[in-house]
Amino acid sequence: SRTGTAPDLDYDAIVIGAGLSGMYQLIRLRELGMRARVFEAGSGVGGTWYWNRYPGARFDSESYSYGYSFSKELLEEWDWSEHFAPQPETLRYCNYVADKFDLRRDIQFHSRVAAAHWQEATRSWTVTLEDGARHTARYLITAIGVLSTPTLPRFEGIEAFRGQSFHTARWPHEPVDFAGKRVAVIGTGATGVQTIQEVAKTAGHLTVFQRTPNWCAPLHNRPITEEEQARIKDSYPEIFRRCQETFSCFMHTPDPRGTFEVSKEEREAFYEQLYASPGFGIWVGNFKDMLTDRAANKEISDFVANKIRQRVKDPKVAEMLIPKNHGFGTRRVPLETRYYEVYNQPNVLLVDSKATPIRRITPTGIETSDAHYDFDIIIYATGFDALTGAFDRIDIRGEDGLTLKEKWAGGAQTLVGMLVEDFPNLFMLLGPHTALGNIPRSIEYNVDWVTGLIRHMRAQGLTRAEARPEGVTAWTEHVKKVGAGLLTNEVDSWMTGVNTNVEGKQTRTIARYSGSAPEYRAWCDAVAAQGYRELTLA
Ligand code: NA7
Repeated sequence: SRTGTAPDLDYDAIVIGAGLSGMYQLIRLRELGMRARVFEAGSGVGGTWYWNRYPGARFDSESYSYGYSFSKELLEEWDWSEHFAPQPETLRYCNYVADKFDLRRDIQFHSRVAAAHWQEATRSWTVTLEDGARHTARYLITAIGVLSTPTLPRFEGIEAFRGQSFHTARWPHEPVDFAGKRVAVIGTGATGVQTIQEVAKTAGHLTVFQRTPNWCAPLHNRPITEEEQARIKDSYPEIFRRCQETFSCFMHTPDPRGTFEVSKEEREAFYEQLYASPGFGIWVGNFKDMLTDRAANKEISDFVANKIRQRVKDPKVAEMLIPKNHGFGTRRVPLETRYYEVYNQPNVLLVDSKATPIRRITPTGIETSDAHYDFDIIIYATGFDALTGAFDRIDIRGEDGLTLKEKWAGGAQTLVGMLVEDFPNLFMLLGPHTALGNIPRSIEYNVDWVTGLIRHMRAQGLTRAEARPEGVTAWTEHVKKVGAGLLTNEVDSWMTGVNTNVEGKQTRTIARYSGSAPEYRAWCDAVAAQGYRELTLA
């Protein structure tokens, strides 16, 4: 029909996931008058903020730069209590949004999508839930997150542990009590750091198993005063304008100066200032060559190493905490609050899991190559099968039964991170090779772009959209080009597609888009403005 409504299908669109992407997409689809259904595996909305209930979970983005920007009323109504809000507050925010826009009536909870198959004859997707229920829709929109598939180490004995054990992203809904308990944390990424500094406050004894140290920097969180609250509300238009202009949609953006264009004194003063300032400034607001020039990177790394030496009393422990094989900022910088001071506590032990690897989990604790440690609680802060992991776990089939996993066997290939050749009417929010950064800003852009495409198709009476190979090639080449010369791409991390716990993810790939958000948006805008030039519409 002219409007693109398909009466024979269950829905006009199916959205997978009710996190920040899925909720906003639902709002936009409703505005188009579409019948949309959201399937969500959890029992509530919030995605990342629903699953990651581990102690100490919070924003590293300024709260007021993170919330949705699309509704003036919502901005006016919602008060963030801290500059970097804790997870329970963000989850409350997600629920507030769901209530305010009456989203739950179109969201089906406890519904994990197992499969999605394209049907060329009807130009539709058949979506199968884990319980076998089937639903059809013209469009399939994935809102499944970038870091949503937790991975456990492949240690023998994990199941046999008799105490409590949790992956941070599968934390129970009831609080866990650490008082008097012997607690282990495995992993020292952004999650491990937040967990460690919180658990150390109450645990009887805490042992941290660190395989690779990360370069952490102070968060400098504090409550938002009433006066600040008023100022924030007045300046929302400026805040979001700024986020649109910066490299990765944060409040911070690279300093236009090169590291060695200024004197040593000026450089040190700038580093000191960044180290003393809240948020990601030291990572994404540093000298412009910090992540491309080895000598520049060494300057900031030496500076932060000295900070660690000043903060950790035992020089041997301090050296263990200083990364030796990668420079500052070449992996995601965990932001911390008195993290390094945790290692000055008499009840905290740091174990080097590179030197003495974990051999297995026993019923009573952890066995390493040289010792056995007894525990009541083991916390796995071991990260995610990032970027493509959530896609790999759904049986997604496009034209002629081709699976998405097969399609991406040699690395993800997309058109602007949102479309895949051979997978018509599949639109990915935060798919591989989209601009990431301050995630909600990228989400709002992606959702609006997808909504624009669907609006265009419905206006033209079109029912099928597919990425053209030349568009995919051009985009993938561009992604490779903007990543060239980045020190980040010479280091193993989820950002380079490496996860030692996942089959087939042992070597680095160009896993993510590392150009700027404005450049990304300009490319996507051009595709749309030129009549969706790199898509076949029918
Ligand atoms: P990360 O950053 O992937 O960190 C995972 C941590 O777990 C890291 O320290 C790993 O060591 C460690 N790890 C993983 N598997 C093992 C095994 N098998 N043995 C020992 N140690 C292990 O995940 P996060 O959850 O902290 O953060 C992910 C993102 O979420 C973060 O960037 C934010 O943007 C939000 P490794 O470094 O691999 O040696």
